[in-house]
Amino acid sequence: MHEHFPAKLDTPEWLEQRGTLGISNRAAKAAIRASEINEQWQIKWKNNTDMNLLGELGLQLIDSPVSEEQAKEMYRYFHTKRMSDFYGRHQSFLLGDKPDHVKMARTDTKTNILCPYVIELMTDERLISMASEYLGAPATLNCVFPLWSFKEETPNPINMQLFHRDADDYKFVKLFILLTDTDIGNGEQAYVLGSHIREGLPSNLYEIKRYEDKVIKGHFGEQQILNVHGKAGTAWVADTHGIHRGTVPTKTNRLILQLQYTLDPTPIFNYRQFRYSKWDELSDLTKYSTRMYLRR
Ligand SMILES: O=C(O)CCC(=O)C(=O)O
Repeated sequence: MHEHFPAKLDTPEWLEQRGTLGISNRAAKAAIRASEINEQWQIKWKNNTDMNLLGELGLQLIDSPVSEEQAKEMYRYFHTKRMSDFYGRHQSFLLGDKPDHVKMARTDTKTNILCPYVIELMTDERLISMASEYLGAPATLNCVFPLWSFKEETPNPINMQLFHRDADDYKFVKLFILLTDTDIGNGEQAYVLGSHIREGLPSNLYEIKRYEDKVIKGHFGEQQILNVHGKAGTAWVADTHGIHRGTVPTKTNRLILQLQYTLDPTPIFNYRQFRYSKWDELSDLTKYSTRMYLRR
């Protein structure tokens, strides 16, 4: 079984977040929660990165915290590890024995944390500060995992490979780092620019569900859809409440690392903390941010 499973029971907040709250209600709830967190914790972040594009467009490329060579080293680590189906019964397997029906997979939290550079990414104050700046409060790291998308000559997208909005909190942001080279038709991520703040769309376009391609393309037009791809090591941050999708790679399996930052831990996730020998050396901000995963 992988990270966060079995899931815990729903809470009213979780159900509200998964409902059709609307952009301004979400923003208002996020602002209230951010101010409560600031009041309670009094933790400052370093406000030295310009995150304006993230705010305006919903996605911003960033100076990568890992080099291409480091990203490839991470890939080499993960590709020997036991992984499990992202969906269904979370069946586990090694890459060479991947069952035909499995389209996306992930590894467990311990495996993820032990990957070279992952602890450094989790405890990177620049990244935590960027997320905190966007959220308006010290950010909680609430997901860290690599996502495998397996190649298919004839793509038959499912789930996250279809346009959708995420809703793991009132406000959240994801850091993505490619661990394989990707290109158009080979695992690009598509993002509808501005859709994280755009109001006035038909109400069904705020629902937390999968949307048909033709519905999204009909509403937004190709020029509003950004396709993100690049060499291993390419990194960006995205407000994935905005409409987005991964795509099915057609030439090579694609591996992308994601770290998600939220205002609060996600109520239904079952977190597990691991001892970190350098815990005492971490700043208050980093201890706070990583508290669902790391401990003294
Ligand atoms: O695979 C991707 O690029 C996108 C993943 C995704 O849709 C998500 O994390 O919500």
